[in-house]
Amino acid sequence: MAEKESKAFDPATKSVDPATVEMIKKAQAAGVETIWDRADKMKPCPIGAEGACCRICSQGPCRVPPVKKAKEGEEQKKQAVGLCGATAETIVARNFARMVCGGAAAHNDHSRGVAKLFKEVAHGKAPGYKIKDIRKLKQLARDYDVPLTEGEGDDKKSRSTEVIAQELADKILVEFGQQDGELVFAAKRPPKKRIELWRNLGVMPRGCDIEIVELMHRTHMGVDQEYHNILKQCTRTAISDGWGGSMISTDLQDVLFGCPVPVSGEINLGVLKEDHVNIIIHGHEPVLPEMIYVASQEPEIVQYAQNKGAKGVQLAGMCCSANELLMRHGIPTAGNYLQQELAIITGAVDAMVVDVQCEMQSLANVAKCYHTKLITTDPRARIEGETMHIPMDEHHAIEIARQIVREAIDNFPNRRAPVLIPDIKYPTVVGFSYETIQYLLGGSIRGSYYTLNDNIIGGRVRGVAGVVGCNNCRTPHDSAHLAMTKELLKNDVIVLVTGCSAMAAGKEGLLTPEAAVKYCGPGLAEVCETVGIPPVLHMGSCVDNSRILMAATACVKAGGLGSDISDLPAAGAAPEWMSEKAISIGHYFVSSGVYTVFGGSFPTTGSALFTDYLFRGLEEELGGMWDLELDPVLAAKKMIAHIDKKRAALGIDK
Ligand code: MSK
Repeated sequence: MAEKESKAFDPATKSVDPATVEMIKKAQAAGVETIWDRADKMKPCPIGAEGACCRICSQGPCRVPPVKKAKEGEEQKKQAVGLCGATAETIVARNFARMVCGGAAAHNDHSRGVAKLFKEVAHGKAPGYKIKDIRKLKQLARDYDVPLTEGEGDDKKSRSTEVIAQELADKILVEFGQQDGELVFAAKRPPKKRIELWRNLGVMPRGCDIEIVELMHRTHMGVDQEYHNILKQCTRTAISDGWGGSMISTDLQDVLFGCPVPVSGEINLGVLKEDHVNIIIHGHEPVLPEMIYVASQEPEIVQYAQNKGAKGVQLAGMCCSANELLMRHGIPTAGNYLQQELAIITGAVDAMVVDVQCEMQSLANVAKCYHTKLITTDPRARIEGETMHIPMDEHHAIEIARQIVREAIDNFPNRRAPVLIPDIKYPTVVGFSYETIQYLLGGSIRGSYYTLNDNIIGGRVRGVAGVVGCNNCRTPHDSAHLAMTKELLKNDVIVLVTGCSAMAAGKEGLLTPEAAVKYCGPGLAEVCETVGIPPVLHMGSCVDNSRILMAATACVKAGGLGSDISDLPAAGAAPEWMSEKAISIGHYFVSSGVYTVFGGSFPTTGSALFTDYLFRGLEEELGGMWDLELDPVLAAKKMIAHIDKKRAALGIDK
């Protein structure tokens, strides 16, 4: 590794997180390329960024950028169409739809894996795993009409957990390939009015896979060429993600690994320990990480680490795997999406273990500059240049987990670069499943969302905002999440977070009860102080955005705030979004009736007509709509304006 000074950019302009800035400086000093170097060299193609480039057949690519309005005296240029005649609206709608497909596929495929594990556990074929949350299992059984008892009269008796789980697993797995009918959660869990709306619009999803396949077909060359009609199937697909695959993942993960309850933890690169074997768990699916957590605590493993000169084994999470581990076990979080390369650059990571989603291919090159072993664990997600591939098999998960931890321990004596771990970390309180919020905000008497609603109606809490989603290297890391969240808190809007946004909040100290006094308006501060909760509630990983849907539904069902999610004084945002998953998530929030504002850029601006349909037209149809606002504080103000509009409609204006 050549020690050369590279001053292509000022690290302080790339992140508001001092640990990140410190590590970018270390990378520059060592000549190790990071995402910011590549971003400086590669500017985005403006036509592609607007979604106005069609690549779905080989006669193009056809570019149909928007045409500027002619000045007086000039001849108006005509809007180009593709070689097949596809208009900008069709091209942009198809590209948007395929992003929804990509995101929904990621979540639904994640979900399928969890459902298959659940079936194996139910049949006693996955040693090491067990059903941990019986209450939630029974709730799911009721949703899926799986009887909890058998026999009649005096012979009536409870069915065993295993039998219930086996029948439930079969019913859930059927939903992935289901061709007709309705997805159970989508047809049972939202407010009645929303369910009827979806049925009337013809967007109630039939199954998890069919909607994606049909949308891919409809966006093939020469099929669906009417943008309203394309968007209709897009809506159905997105609902199959939020109220299907994502919700199934969340609920089954709770059944298998435990429903999160408040737990304290720590966050940022400072959680790594120089004298420990450091293992970063990066990705999304908690199935293997749960076993790595168990293996890392076994006395023989700890002894093995000590024999190699380490004091112990330090696990730390990254991206959504971090959220899963933090929420359930208090395992510290090393960082969010843009910190993955930087964790290795500390020189202290002995193994980075990855599964699926949000893993940069560059990890392989960065790992080679250090001693870090990059271990891929999912046959669906290999990385060229990986150190090793140890495929997960749920029938032997604990052995595989032990092998991975031992690989990391064996690597501890190989550290060669100077180790520099930023001395920066923050305490967090996390684990706010919607059940926990119900308990905490409902108090012991009513035990429901009534009290949250009372506080909203009384004006102490102005409204609720979900601030979720990724980092994006085109936006200074974490800056938009934090500016938006602080503006909302100042205005008494309680904030629910997931994904990388949750980690940004944690690194700023917003996930602590103390943040209430420092950042909140008087009403929200009073509520948080009384209950003893942070004003920003960490609800989990990306699939756990389904928890936000359930919290919103619980607010509606508790009464006093209208009869549908679209009546709530609530809004959503992803100010630093970058992945297709974010588009699918955004669209299922819009489809559920939520005003949803994204930052950075929006992939449909190549067609003013289609964008106007998303930003304004959808409100009439779905009660929710999209928006784009580059300034995160202005975006927060727009969310507050929407919240106030809903308050006025409910007659609960301050
Ligand atoms: S990990 S999808 S960068 S939130 Fe879920 Fe973070 Fe976005 Fe990946």
